[in-house]
Amino acid sequence: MSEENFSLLPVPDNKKDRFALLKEKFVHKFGEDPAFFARAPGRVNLIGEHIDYCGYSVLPMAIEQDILMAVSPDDSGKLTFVNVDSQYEEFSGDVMQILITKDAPLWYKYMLCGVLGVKENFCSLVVNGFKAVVSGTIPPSAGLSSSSALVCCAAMAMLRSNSWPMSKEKLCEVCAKSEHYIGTEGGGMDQAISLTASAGKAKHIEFNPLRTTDVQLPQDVEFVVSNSLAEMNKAATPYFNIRVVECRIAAQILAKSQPNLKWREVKRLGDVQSQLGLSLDAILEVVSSTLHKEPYSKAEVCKILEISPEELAETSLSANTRDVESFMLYQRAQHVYSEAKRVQAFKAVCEAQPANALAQLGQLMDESHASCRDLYECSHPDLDMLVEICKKNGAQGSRMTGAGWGGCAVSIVKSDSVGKLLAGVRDQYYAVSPSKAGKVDAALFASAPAGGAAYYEV
Ligand code: ADP
Ligand code: NG1
Ligand code: MG
Repeated sequence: MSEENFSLLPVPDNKKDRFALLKEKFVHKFGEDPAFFARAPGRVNLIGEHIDYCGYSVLPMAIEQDILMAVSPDDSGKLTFVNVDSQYEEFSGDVMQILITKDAPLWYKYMLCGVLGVKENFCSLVVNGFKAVVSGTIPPSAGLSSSSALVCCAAMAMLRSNSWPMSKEKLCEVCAKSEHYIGTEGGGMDQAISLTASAGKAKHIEFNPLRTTDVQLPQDVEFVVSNSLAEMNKAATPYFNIRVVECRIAAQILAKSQPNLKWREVKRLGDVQSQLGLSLDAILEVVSSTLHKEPYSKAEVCKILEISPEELAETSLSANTRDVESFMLYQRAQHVYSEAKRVQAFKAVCEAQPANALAQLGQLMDESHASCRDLYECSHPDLDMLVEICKKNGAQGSRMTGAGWGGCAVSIVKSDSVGKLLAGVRDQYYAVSPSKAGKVDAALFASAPAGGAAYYEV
C-alpha cells in the first residue's frame, strides 16, 4: 500500500448544503469559522465477517453515509465536542489528560480513542486540542461502522489540528488499535476501509501487514442495504468480545494439539494455519479431528492448556469476558476458516467475472449468512427474517453484515431488479410494523462503492 497522505479537497457541489449548515452551527456555537472539515464514511462488509481479528482478509466497500466534523484547532489544549444530534451531550476536556474508562461507551469516548491514538505517536510538549461540531448519517449500532468512522474522523481532526504528518496506512493501524480503548477487541477492517476507500471500488483488505487492493465488482450488479432496526452497541455488551475470546482459545487449543507449535505464542486462528503451513481445507480437517462440538467449560479449557483459571484470564480473556464459563470452539473455528475461504472465492469471481458471477457471489453470501447464524451465532431473528424477505424479492444472495446481533443485511441483486427488491422489502419488512414504517427511508437503500475519508476546505 502506498504511503499516501490526505489532501485538502474542495467541497463537492452535491455536498455544499450540508457542509454550509454545519459551518453555520459551528459559527453559532464558537463565534468563529471552522478551519477545515474532516469526513470519514461508514462501510458495508460484502463478505468476511468476524475474521479480521483472526488475521484473515475481508472484502468491504465504503458507503455514502458518514461522520462529518467542522473543526478548529485550540491552542489552549482544550477538546470541545458538540453534536448536531441532541441525544449526544456536549463534551469538554483537556488533551493532556485523556482517560477512556470502559464502563459506558459514550459517544465522545470514541472520539477520544482517535485523539489519544494519534497523540501517542508524537512526543510534543505543546499539543493543540480542537473544537468540533459533529454530524453523522450512519445508522448507529447497525453494523455499518459508525463507531470507526467517528474514531477515524476524530483522529484526522487531531492530526490536522497539530499539523502532524501521518500516512493513511499508519493511521489505519493507529485507529484500529485505539478503538480497543472503548473495550471491543476488533480487527482493522472498519478503519482501513473508511480511510482508504476509493469511489467505485470495493477493497480486499489483508492484515499483518495491512494491504488493500481494489476489487472491481461486476458491472450489472448492485448492493442493497436494509437495517433490521434491532440495535446492538458492541462495547456495551460482552457478545463481541466473547467471540474474540472463543477464537483465541480455539486457536490455542488447536496449537496445543500440535507437537511443533508453542500455544502461548498463538493469539489468532490465522496463526495456527500459517504456522502449520496448511491450506484452509486442511486446517478445517484439523478442526474436525481436534475440537468437539459440545461447549467447553472453563475447567476443561484450563485442563487442556495445563494452566490455572487465573493464567487463562491472563493469556486469553479480556476485562468483560473474565466471568464467561462456557466456550463454543469447534463452531467458531469452522466459521472463521470457512469464511476465510469464501472471501478468497468472492475475490476470485470478481477478478474472473464469469458469465454466472452474480449467481456465484450470491451463493457465497448466502453461505456466509448461514455460517454467521448457525456456527458463529451472531445474527438476530429479525435479521434472519429480513434476509429471507430480501431473497424472496429478487436478491441473488443476502447476509447479515458487520458484527451482527442485529443491524443490517446486505443483498446482491441484478441492477434491473433493484426497484423490485426495494419495494418488496419496504412492503414486507417495514410497512407491516408501525414502529419500523416511519424509519424505512434511512433504513433501506441501494449503495454503490463510495469514496474514503478526506479533509475539505471551509
Ligand atoms: P456500529 O456497528 O455502528 O459501528 P457500534 O456499537 O460499534 O456500532 O458503535 C455505535 C456507537 O457509535 C453509538 O452508540 C454512538 O456512541 C457512536 N455513534 C455512532 N454515530 C454517532 C453520531 N452520529 N454521533 C455520535 N456518536 C455516534
Ligand atoms: P462493527 O459492526 O462495525 O462494529 C465489528 C468490528 C470489525 C469486524 C466486524 C465483524 C470494530 C471496530 N469493528 O464491526 O473489526 O470484526 O465487527 O466482521 O471492532
Ligand atoms: Mg463499530
